[in-house]
Amino acid sequence: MTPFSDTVRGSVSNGVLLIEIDHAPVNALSTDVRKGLLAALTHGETATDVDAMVITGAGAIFIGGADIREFGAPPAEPVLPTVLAAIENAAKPVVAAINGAALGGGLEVALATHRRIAAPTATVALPEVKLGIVPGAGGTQRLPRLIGIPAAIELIATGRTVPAGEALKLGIVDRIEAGDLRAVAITEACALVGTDLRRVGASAVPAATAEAIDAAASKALARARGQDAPREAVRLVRLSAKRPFAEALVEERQTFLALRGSEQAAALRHVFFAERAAAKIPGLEDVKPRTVKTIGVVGLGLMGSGIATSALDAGFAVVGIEPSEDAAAKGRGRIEGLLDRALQSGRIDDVGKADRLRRLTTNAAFVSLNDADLVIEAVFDDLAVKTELFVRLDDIVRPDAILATNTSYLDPDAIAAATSRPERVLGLHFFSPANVMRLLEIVRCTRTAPDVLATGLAVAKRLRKLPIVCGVTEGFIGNRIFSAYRREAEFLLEDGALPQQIDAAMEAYGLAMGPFAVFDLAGLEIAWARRKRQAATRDPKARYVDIADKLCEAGRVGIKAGRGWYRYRDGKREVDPEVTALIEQRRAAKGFSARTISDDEIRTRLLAAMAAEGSALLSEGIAARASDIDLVMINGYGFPAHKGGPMFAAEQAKGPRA
Ligand code: 3H9
Repeated sequence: MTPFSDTVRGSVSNGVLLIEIDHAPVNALSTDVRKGLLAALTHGETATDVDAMVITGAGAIFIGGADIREFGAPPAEPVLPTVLAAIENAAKPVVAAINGAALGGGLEVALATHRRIAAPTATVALPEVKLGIVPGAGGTQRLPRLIGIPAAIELIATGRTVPAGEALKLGIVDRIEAGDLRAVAITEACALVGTDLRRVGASAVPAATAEAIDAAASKALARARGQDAPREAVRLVRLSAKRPFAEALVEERQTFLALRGSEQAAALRHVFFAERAAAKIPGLEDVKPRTVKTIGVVGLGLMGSGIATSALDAGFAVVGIEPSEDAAAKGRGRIEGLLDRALQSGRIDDVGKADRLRRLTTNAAFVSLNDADLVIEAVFDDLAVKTELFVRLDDIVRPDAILATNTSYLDPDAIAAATSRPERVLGLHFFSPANVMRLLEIVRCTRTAPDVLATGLAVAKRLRKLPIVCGVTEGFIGNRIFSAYRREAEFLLEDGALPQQIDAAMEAYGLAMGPFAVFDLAGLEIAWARRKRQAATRDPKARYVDIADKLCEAGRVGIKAGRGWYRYRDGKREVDPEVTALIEQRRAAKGFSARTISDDEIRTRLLAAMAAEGSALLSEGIAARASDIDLVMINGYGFPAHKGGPMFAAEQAKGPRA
């Protein structure tokens, strides 16, 4: 073994230099890796005992991309394009043995080689747009040369991950090898010696019609509202057919560097590291989660059937319970409906559906939960109902089984206290539709045992959810911040703004929907019921806006009633003069004189309200980190990821520290 740097080493067999990148955890292309690769290539090109080269990764990943941790500082030499030019222009053949994920700069390395052989478990992607950037080492120019402009637009502007089989079909890789990948790559590298090497950068871009290119671009950009990187990615891929390779590379590099320093990229990097930090809970490092094979779900309504489907997707056995056999059959029907939808969209096949249904039992016999390792309740959100259920479950389930409540607003400590083993109780607050939404608030009750919490996190990981641990408070992290947001949005109404102006201002900021459109979608009656419950204990001196109450009293409870903050015709929202009149009337009744409110004031006040509530959650110890709060709002409430979340945005708004 010859070390070329601390993270790159090589060994020669059969005249082939096998270059291995060994930079745990993901073989990211740090400065040391780039130096090592360049040194290895230089050595390979000149050494007389080397006729060809193979590049591969140690461990389960080929190369996880550029080292994101280096993005805060200017790029250090040698930069990746220099290394890739050395690979592509090498006189001796270079083969990529793609042993696992080849992402971003990792795929760009592979694209610069003369032949790509992948393990069946390998995946490829150019996920740079998810970090607010575009590929910076030829990805936007080499990929279209291999797979055509429309397909390259789809992959680069969305950052989608492609499994090995599809990569072969598309032409991104040349072969899949299930056997000894390295040995086969070495044999193939030998076979390329003396042949005309395929240099992707020198090849022509396959022809595509303008219609096909436009269609791919508008489809890919449809979900990228307000984001710079996907738009730039499309522009650069289009350029591949218009400009010489070398010239387009310069344009790509400049765009990459400009975006790398952008606010959107900083926000998305924050989100990337926030997601990795979220599952790390101090004190749980050495705690072993309990084994979970069977999950019980009590209540198979909209939420319960979504939870059950998510558990089936993750490979768990599921026991679904309803109070009657008839309701259980209906619940099963709902789960089958969700599986059918997955089948129609191609996410699962017939075999997958049959396999899931085989793992599903639904009935009204609570005793069938005696086998479950974890039982999640998703019944009506009422303290008496949930407490009674937990007392019953406490008797039925095994002593080591875990009980989870999916309550949104109730006190899980009160539910736990009703059981004989409160230490085995926690909250698992799913978001609807539970089989789609990634966010999962894991509520650590006062007495939740560490291994119970660790099990919640482990199950969340298997469910492919994003778990955020939080303490007990009304509404947990998300709904508490959302309540503060709602409160401020209603203050803005009294001060002079209208729902449509507030919604437009927040949608222009990047939210998928403004607050009032969301209230209508979710329905106004749950918050109304809560306000009525709280009325007796509310501070009479606190500012209270009663417009929503008046709407509810008039039956305007949202989209499902055809009327709420807006009126709805054929599902389309319209401004309703009746609502405007009501707002004006309530302002007058309280003696407010409406003033002009700018969109900037709307955004500033709503963001500040969220950030202030977030700070309160941190100081109360409910949320462990500001970044956890950001993730909740991004993944559960439509906050734009490219703004980094309300806490990040509030920090940015303060400007750089002195
Ligand atoms: C790029 O390549 C631009 C190019 O065009 C260059 C132009 C010049 N860098 O996710 P995990 C860390 S942009 C640094 O839990 P998994 C991560 O923080 C880049 N660190 O593992 C975590 O650290 P810690 C394009 C990275 O097995 C640890 O590795 N590439 C990087 O579930 C484990 O991570 C991407 O966007 C990185 N690139 O998933 C790929 N990646 O233990 C981003 C990970 O301290 N990465 N870390 O918390 C991923 O998608 C996943 O990490 C991966 C592994 C699938 C690789």
